[in-house]
Amino acid sequence: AEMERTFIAIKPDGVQRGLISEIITRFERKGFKLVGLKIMVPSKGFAQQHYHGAKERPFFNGLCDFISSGPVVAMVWEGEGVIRYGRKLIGATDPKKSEPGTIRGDLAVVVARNIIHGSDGPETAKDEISLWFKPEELVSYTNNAEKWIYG
Ligand code: DAT
Ligand code: MG
Repeated sequence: AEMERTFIAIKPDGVQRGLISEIITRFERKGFKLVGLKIMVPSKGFAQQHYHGAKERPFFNGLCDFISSGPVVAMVWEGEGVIRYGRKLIGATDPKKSEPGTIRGDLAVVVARNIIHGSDGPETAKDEISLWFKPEELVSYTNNAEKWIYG
């Protein structure tokens, strides 16, 4: 696999519940690298853009209201296979079905308050990163642990 980047966001419920560090820790200890980070309250229009793929779903309006209801921690994580494996760390969309050991499995109960977002593929990762971050907000750097993570 080659280096890739994914967009991860801690939703307002995760922020209010004090789960920012818990979530960052899970990605960090795996060996993925944080290359972008900010906290912001998205506008409703911004939330609609982010979730444009779900605009026909019955929960779209409530979802966009919720995402724009408070601070969101927006992140870009980098690593081999991070898009797909990030989704594994996060767990199934509905926390009732997420496995224990996953972020949603361990930390959430209902689908409308599932605390975290992660890009679902290379195309959405690219689109979401460019929606949430300016290129100059992303930092390319070598972490000294990389030679121990990747060999
Ligand atoms: P995911 O966030 O796992 O990629 P998704 O893209 O299908 O899931 O849906 C986006 C978000 O919408 C999801 O994280 C929570 C919310 N959602 C999904 N299904 C829902 C439902 N049946 N009722 C309420 N909210 C739902
Ligand atoms: Mg999705």
